[in-house]
Amino acid sequence: MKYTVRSGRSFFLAVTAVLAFSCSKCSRPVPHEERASVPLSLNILPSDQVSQLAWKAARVVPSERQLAWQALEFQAFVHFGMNTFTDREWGQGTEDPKLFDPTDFDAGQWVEAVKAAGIRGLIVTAKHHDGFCLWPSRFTDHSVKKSPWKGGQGDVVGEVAKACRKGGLKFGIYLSPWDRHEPSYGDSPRYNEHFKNQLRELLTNYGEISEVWFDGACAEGPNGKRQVYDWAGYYALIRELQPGAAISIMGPDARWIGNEAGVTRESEWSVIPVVGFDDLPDELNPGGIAHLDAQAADLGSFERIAGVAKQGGRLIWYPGQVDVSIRPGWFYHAAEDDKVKTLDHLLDIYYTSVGGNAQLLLNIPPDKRGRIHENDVQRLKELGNRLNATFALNLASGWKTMGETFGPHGDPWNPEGSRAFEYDLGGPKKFNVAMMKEDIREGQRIEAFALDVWDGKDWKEIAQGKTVGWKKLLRFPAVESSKVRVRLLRTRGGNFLWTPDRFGLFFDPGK
Ligand code: FUL
Repeated sequence: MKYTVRSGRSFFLAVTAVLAFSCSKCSRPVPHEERASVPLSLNILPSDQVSQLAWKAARVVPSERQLAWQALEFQAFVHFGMNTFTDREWGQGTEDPKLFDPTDFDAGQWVEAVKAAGIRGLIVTAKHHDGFCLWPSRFTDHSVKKSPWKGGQGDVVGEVAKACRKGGLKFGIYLSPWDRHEPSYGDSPRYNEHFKNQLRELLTNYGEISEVWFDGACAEGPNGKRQVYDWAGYYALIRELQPGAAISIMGPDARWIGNEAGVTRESEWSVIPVVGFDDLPDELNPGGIAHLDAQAADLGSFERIAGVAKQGGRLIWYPGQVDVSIRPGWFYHAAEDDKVKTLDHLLDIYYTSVGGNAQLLLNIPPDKRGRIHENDVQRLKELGNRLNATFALNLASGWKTMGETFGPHGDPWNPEGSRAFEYDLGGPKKFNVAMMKEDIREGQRIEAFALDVWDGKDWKEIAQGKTVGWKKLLRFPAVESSKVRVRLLRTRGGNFLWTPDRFGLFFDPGK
């Protein structure tokens, strides 16, 4: 499948960016009162010393909106629409609305199925590229109201929003800017008006919207004209009507991880250096982030920060989201009923995404009945059961003492030197999963760490990890020990508080 580059970022943070920011006390912890005023982005300049860059990198923090978004950890993506009935992935926009006719639509069944996996939010494709609207929009006839479903009185978006609220899930919408049906598409100001009208309907009629997901795929409209999107106008409308909603992918709050296979980088940074200070969205750079390639192997290393600083730019908080489908396609195809990803594959994806400082957005496409197929339901249950069995008990939570030791000093990126924390588990415990967390309200600081167990005589290293961020999960062969040690090998910007609850040990019974 073809995609245009997706590099999302609005000009909002550019507007809020502070000018040259420096501090002479570069290695102290940020006190609470001061933290509140730390801006969301910091400028980095050619004149910055290494220690200043490290200090800045450690102090960029998420917005409240991004924090709430990150805490969701695991969401469902639901691709449902005209393509479900035509057995396609991308519709043409010329499909007859009469084709949309689910025989047993049940949004409550979707919610129960995804909750079984431990999912906390759901994003539905209100409109995919073919332009067919799952809600009875006043601004087009290409919608459920012209379908035979419920005699044209149905509203998929409304029913899903209600079911999510009832089931305690956050509710978000996918709205494709690319519209292959709408005649005004390509006639830029007219289509922008149309698109904002549709957005307004979705943002005002369905209660709280937690996320708006803008796709990067696009091409010319039915008239052969290329649309210039009014990203700034779309963002402003969302902020006005749903200030809590995260705007993802072609938006400022969450970035595309760079693939649709569920893979994250070994070092997945949420603090990202971007070139320039005054980006505005344009056709080549719709998200407003100059030179940000969402697919680049390195988005946030020191080398990259130092490189961007030489050109002049800023550091922003821009966390990654992993979108991946439980089946090969995004939409339901009966021919893929036996191609639902295996439990092991889904666990691998979970550990690398939720356990790799990213949010997991797992697509589960309902079938022509309007229900999630039995095979997917079963797999979601298996996934939830396994995760519950593993994470129900934190074997490190009953730690008795925690000692802190320091390693060598002197690295300007790492002024405090390495630190190690020892936990007494109060008796032998068997585990094969470790969890590390950072309090990201204080930024993302850990670059590398290692985990050791005490074998009765000596410390033995059993695992190493790179970045931590919101959450890092490490898997390793089961080991039994009564004492463990976490070594922070490299951290940014000096000392910060480590609390024992940022560490966990678990036993995955399936391994
Ligand atoms: C892509 C789209 O073209 C696919 O159909 C799907 O919606 C995926 C999540 O994003 O860009």
